[in-house]
Amino acid sequence: MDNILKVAKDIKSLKIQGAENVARAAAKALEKAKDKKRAARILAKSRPTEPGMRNAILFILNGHSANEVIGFLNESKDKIAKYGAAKIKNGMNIMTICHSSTVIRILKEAKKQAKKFTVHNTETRPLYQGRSTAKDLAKLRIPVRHYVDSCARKALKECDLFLFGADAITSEGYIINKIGTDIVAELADKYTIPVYCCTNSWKFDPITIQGIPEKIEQRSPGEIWKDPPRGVKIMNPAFSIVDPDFVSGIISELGVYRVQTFISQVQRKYSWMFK
Ligand code: RUB
Repeated sequence: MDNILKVAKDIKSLKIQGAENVARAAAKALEKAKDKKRAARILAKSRPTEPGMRNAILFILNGHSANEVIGFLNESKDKIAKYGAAKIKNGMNIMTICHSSTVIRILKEAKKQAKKFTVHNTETRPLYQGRSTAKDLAKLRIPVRHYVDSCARKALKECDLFLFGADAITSEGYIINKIGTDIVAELADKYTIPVYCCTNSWKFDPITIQGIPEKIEQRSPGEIWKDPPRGVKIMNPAFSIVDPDFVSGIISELGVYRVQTFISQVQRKYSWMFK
């Protein structure tokens, strides 16, 4: 169980960060565990808003291997990269938020196709995942402009497209992603800038069909302010809920679809999720 506890701790502390990386790490750890049911419970609890991890765990408990999970994630990423890159045109300015390996992979593919574009991204307080995005893009030699979170509107006004990742998608079509994504999506809709969520379809959460709401992770107040004065209560929700009305489409391994069509496709293709 030592390895399981270590991986769960790394996921909780965000040493392992981003929904897909979390699912990969959990799948690899679970496969090696002797008591799979107990290990699954510990891993699943490490971050509550991660159906991608829970679906990967379920897939393994159903008798599949971690390699099959990784194979699915890799193949999906390749397809999403192609579909997503097709949305990027020369000279575009593209907004993103937080640190999504899926969005970065799309941008990498567009760069490989010799497209020229600039990315605008925000810091993503309190843990600055936006810096990880900016670093990754700089390494790929993709031009990037970096802003504080409260400058998101100004950044977005420079842009032609908003791409973001997903932690969870509910049966009613709400998309859960890093705090602040909801504000940028709503503004993008107001300025008629296309909004695409980029994700593999295992981020769909089947429990939401039963009316159970997606749990939004509340993180430690210390991430925001270590020694606030008495009487100040720090609020630190990790994720925001994006209304499907603001989303042009979901770019997944299944193709590019409006949110509700995406959900029907998931139900058709991955029936094991719903048993
Ligand atoms: C990360 C985040 C990412 C999604 C998708 O939040 O919001 O956009 O997890 O990532 P946190 P990916 O830093 O709290 O994990 O596309 O890599 O699955």
